[in-house]
Amino acid sequence: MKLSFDSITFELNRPLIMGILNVTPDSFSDGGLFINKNSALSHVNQMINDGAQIIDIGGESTRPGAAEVSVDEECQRVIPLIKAIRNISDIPVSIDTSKTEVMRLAIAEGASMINDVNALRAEGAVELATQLNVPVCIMHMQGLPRTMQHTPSYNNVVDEVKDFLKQRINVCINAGIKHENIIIDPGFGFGKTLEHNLTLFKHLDEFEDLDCPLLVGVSRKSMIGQVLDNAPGDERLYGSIALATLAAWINANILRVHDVKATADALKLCQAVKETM
Ligand code: 7PJ
Repeated sequence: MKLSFDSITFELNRPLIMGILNVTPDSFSDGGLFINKNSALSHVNQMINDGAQIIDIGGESTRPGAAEVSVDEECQRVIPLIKAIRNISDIPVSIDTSKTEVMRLAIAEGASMINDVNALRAEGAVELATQLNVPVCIMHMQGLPRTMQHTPSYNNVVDEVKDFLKQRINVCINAGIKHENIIIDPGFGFGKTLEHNLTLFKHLDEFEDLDCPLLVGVSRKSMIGQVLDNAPGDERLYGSIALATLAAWINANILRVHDVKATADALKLCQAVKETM
């Protein structure tokens, strides 16, 4: 499998690291560390030096219960940063948004991938992605961010998430999106209990027959906090690395992470073992 951006093609013979750049005021305990453009840029530089191959920028919080953000507000957060990253590096930038208009503007300003937790279900999103001809990550979510953690419920979480992704792949293909541009993501933490998340993780290999690169985003998520006796966000690093390593072992293709250096080291060890006869 391959993944092609305008500036670079990756052979997916080992997992790529997607470094997270959150520019929402409510996403960090320090109240929006990377809202400041300079600190955001130096963080991006650090992630590139640490081994990130993609930078994922999000200006719309999708945490359970988060407030909604307008298109203007979201663009004010992400567009200047996308331009600034374009000035310092060719690294592919992914725009983490569910809003069609934000996708359009971000790609126009130099982003080269769409990461949509809503799987391109907004009006015009599939058509836009077809036109733009860039990689798109479609993610499974049960419900809506504001209420998704109230009562997640499945008969068979693996089958239902797979069926949803199959349907969305079909919608994308029928609209003219190239198969090679579609990335899938089971959506850890999006309308799922701890048990749902663990079951999905254990069965990650079953997503292989959808024949799309698999993105896994578990970094610092509450499923880790729950297993670690309610560890807060800043005490979830080791747990995040454990899951990143397991996901890589099970053949995930892209890991969306906050802690790039720690993940890169873990992946090197994982790869060394994999490549040993
Ligand atoms: C994900 C995401 C994820 C993809 C967020 C957080 C919540 N995009 N955006 N997959 N999570 N594709 O990072 O805790 O799991 S925001």
